[in-house]
Amino acid sequence: MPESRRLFFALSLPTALQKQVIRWRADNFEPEDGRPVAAANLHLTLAFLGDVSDQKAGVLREIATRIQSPAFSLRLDDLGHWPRPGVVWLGTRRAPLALLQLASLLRSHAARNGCHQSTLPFHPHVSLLRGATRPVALPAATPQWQLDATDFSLYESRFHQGRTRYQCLQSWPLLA
Ligand code: 2AM
Repeated sequence: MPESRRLFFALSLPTALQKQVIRWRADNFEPEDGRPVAAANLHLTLAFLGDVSDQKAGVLREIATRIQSPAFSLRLDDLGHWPRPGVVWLGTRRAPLALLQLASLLRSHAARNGCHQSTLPFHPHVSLLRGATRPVALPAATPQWQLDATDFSLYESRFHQGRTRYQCLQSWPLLA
């Protein structure tokens, strides 16, 4: 049987920003609000691919290599809670066009290569807490971090010994 891996394209957060986010999260949420996403796992998904064969992953990597999209900055200045999937997230009030175009391009290539894409509109976000199915008191003050996206990456999601770990397989630069 061919190998398959659970993959997604995403923007990573620089280590310094990861640290700021988890410090702020620890100060602003209660343990019962949900399970904190590990600092190294913080990311903004551009396109979720699901379980993908190595052959198909190779095709999508080649496509990613040919993408010529501009770099962009976005403000992480929005916060929300989706009780159904149980996610507390950090987002942006004004998504840059370059972010929307990059996600749309990756999602359409994914769909054309047989990766089912959600019919829900793309809502760029960084998941902060999981298992947050009960009401959560969100902090009144929303942080104002800036994320400078200079590249995008392909990640593999692995579940091992009760933990989810995202491993970066490859990154591609965005045009300066
Ligand atoms: P989430 O953070 O909102 O849960 C790895 O699982 C990444 O892919 C996560 O960022 C997750 O989004 C996203 N993801 C998982 N399943 C998905 C799906 N069926 N459709 C879209 N995105 C998904």
